Amino acid sequence: MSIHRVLITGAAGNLGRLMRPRLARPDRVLRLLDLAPLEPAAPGEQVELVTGSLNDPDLMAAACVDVEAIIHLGGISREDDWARILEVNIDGTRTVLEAARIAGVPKVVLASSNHAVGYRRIGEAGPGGLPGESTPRPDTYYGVSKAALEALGSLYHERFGIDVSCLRIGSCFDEPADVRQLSLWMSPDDCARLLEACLATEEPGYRVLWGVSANTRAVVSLREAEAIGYRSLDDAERFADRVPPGALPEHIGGAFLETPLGQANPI
Ligand code: NAI
Ligand code: 15L
Repeated sequence: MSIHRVLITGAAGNLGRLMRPRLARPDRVLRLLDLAPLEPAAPGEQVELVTGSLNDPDLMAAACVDVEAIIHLGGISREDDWARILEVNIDGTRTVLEAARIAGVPKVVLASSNHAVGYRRIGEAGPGGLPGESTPRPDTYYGVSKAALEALGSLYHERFGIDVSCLRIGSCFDEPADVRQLSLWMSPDDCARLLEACLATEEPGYRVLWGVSANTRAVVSLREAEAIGYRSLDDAERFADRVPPGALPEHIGGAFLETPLGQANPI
């Protein structure tokens, strides 16, 4: 299925900026939404820019007009004050899903996080790695908000038939920064491949998928992502000699487990 117009929330953020050129297609318009300023359209680039908050139902209603899929990246991407997490990540995700329902948008991809299961022990599921569907064990209020995002996605699929994919993203940056990320890294190119696989699913469903590359030191399973056609072409191992020496943490969430609850952290 070719998707003509895709709304991306949080498009001015790290992932949004990485995905913008990678999701561009001649037959596709990217509608980019963020509170923060967005780069103006480059010559020939098919983008529409929306500045405002995903917490604003009227803005979201207008942003969903003529949209065939939403990629919801917007929100707080690390530990923070509970009231902010609640407002932006939990209430905000409900606002996005409500806007999708009212506008009849059939497909939504939600950016979840490894921190929804941050307290899961590395290796607890055996050699196949931790499955995508493992029940949440959040490591922070942030992780709780991602578990809530997944639950909201499930509700909106079951009630309204929206196709919802929740991506438990490991660490998506240009390069892995430490030993933990040698296991949990997802290359930006692989992230785009995974998003394309989510956009291409034909049967409406609900799924929780790991968003990682096919890393030599994998600790989570790609089974669910591969079931919808994702094929990773990257492996963090090629950066292994560039990351500082260190040990793999005991838990998936790594340093987030030491973050004081409710305190903004710089990780
Ligand atoms: P980021 O913090 O760089 O970007 C988030 C964007 O959301 C920012 O541009 C911000 O202005 C925007 N935003 C915040 N509140 C908003 C609001 N009320 N209305 C509209 N826009 C708002 O985060 P990043 O790295 O781009 O992550 C994107 C998503 O993926 C986040 O939901 C994050 O939790 C999730 N994620 C990212 C990972 C990564 O490795 N980059 C790993 C796991 C999850
Ligand atoms: C996340 O959920 C964050 O959004 C990202 O900034 C990284 O900290 C990532 O997890 C990680 O665990 O490396």
